[in-house]
Amino acid sequence: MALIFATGNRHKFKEASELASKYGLELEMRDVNYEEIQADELEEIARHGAEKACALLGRPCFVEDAGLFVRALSDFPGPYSSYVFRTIGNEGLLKLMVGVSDRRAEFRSVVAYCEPSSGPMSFEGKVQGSVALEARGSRGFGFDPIFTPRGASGRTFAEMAIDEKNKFSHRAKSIEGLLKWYLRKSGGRLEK
Ligand code: ITT
Repeated sequence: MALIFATGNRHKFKEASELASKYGLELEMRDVNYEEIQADELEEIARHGAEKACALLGRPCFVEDAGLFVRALSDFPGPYSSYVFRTIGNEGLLKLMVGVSDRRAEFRSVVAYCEPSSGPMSFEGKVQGSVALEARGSRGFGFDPIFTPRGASGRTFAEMAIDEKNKFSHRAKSIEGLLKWYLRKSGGRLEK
């Protein structure tokens, strides 16, 4: 039985699935309409979401909350990334950075896994990099065209195929933490 990733974002799902297949695990995408709280910490949002999604599905599942934290903007948009992307988008964020020489930024991801009988477990992943001077690339989603991970020779996430993004990404790290823990816990077997 596949492990459920409760998300409405098919890009996130593809990234996580590619990684899971390397561990011999299959993921199932479920767009569960759980209520997402607004909070300053990704971990709080993810843990709360995992409990809600698990209660709605009646099955073990995990959710992920992610965001872009820009140093010169005091970590904005951070946990508000989804809203900021929908409203001002990449062009808006680039405008906020006009004339800003400190372009350092970090993507963070927290995944939280929950079972009907036990509280959530969470795992974090981060990648450091910088905000590009202009949007580049057509792959991926969200802020991918304007984020350059450290060590990628100036290429943005949107210029990378999924397996390459997974070598750097915040999501690959958090999901990997979950998968390793999950395989240890279940002795390689999937929960029913
Ligand atoms: P869920 O259904 O899983 O909640 P979502 O797209 O709403 O999907 P989040 O709440 O985690 O996801 O929103 C985080 C936003 O941050 C997301 O919409 C993107 O704009 C941005 N983001 C997060 N991870 C990203 C990544 O790997 N690449 C580009 N942008 C990312």
